[in-house]
Amino acid sequence: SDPVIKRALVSVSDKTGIVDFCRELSSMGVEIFSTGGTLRTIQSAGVPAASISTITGFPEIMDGRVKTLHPKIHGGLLAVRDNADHIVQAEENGIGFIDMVVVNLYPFEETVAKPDVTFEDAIENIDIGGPSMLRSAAKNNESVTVVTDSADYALVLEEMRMNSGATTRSTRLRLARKVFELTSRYDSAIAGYMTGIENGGKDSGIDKTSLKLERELDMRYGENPHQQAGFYRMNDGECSRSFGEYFEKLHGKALSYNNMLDTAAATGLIEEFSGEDPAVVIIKHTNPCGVAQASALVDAYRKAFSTDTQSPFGGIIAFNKPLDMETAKAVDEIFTEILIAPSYEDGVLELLQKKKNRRLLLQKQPLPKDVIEYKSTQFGMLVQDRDSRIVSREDLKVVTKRQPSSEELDDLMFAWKICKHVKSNTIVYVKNRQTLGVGAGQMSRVDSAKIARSKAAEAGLELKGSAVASDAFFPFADGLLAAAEAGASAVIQPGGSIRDEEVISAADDHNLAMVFTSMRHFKH
Ligand code: 93A
Repeated sequence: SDPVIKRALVSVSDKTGIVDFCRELSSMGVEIFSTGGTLRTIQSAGVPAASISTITGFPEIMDGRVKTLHPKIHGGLLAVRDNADHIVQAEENGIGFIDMVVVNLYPFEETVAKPDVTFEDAIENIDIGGPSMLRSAAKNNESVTVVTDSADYALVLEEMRMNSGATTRSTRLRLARKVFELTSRYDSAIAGYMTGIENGGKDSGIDKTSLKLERELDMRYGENPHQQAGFYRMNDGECSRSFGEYFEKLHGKALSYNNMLDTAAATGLIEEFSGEDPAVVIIKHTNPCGVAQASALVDAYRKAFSTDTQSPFGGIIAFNKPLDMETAKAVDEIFTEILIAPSYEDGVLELLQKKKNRRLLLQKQPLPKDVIEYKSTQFGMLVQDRDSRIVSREDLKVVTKRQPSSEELDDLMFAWKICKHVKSNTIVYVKNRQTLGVGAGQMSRVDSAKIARSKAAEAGLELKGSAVASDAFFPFADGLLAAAEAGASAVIQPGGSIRDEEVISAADDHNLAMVFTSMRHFKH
């Protein structure tokens, strides 16, 4: 039968509800033993309790680092009640059984969440004795009730009242399971903090997440027809994300797997221009094939389209302004898979709905910026902060003799925003807030540069006086020289190569204006 609870150990950092709980335990005849601060709280409320030292015969030492770590505690918790040897050994060593543990831990996560936390403070808040008692009690859940959540106090009391002072086996098992969930979370928070320290003092915050997924959309297939797929709304403890929160499909058939990726790519890039002049982004296979900004949306579209008049077929177009009739008519000349706009002006939906297979999406609100990104491999999941930062004009460092002109600066910033959203290696040529050539996803930066240049030539676009962006530093002067030869007059790149000097002097030789961002934007 269920063991009647006679002796309880109580040691809590968070004292919420502890006095009332102990008062009730005491009224049911439970003897309470407690540690320093908890004992004071209970006793001063007039609830009878004794110091844990009356069990251990040992004082709390080393600033409380050792208060409950003692064989008289752990023997009392771990002894198997119907094991004759255990009983004999308990008697020989003066160990009395302990039937209940009520513990919550030093607030490690709250401590390291404080902006000015010191390492010493963090270390002192690693609870050792608490988790040890919890684990001992949870292991011996057949006989010991372990309570770590004040939300369970009422239920435990209720059960004891109904069950002549004992809890039920199923409750003890549930409470034990909660212990191991807690201690594993607790330890991974400590490991996460230490990883942050190892990586230069920044707490990644990432180990705190617990990812929950729930099917939101069915898909006919995955990246290819022989792959099955679906879309899941998610909650990782930081925030909830779902398609429906951010988009509404106003027209067209169900979105496909690739559509979702392209929608994410298009929206991510168009949001770089939110609140700015009209901008249009055309995406194909997650890379931009044309991006432009102008004072009218239709002009931005025409400029974006003229970068590459072939690739936009079957592509995805995103707008940062309400889609007007003139732009809609221009867009309607070719088939695109998806249009994404913050709104559609009168009559535009009617026009665009005539093409049955074209999906029309309304973006309801900006995507969350500082979210955690997940990417799975065959052997596990990668987790990182989203690459949500981008340098501002003020952060640019001019490294050449020639300063960029204000037009060049505009184009450099424009190119840099796009460059961040292109698969590496990336080279983007830009002029007058229009892409002239995009080189994406090549294994060599030189090849990406060649492609960007030949795309511009194919489209009949002049690179003379253009701005060029590179997502990572030029390791040698050759890449930069090729850009100069192609006609670029201004360059934006992170810098940071051991050959920066060489690259800068090559830029000076060709009268280029070059700025460093000190921020790389690899994208895989
Ligand atoms: O410093 S400890 O790791 N060493 C211990 O032996 C020990 N025993 C209990 N921390 C220990 N505790 C923790 O003290 C409990 O987990 C609880 O969070 C806290 C309660 O301390 P007080 O009763 O002094 O407020």
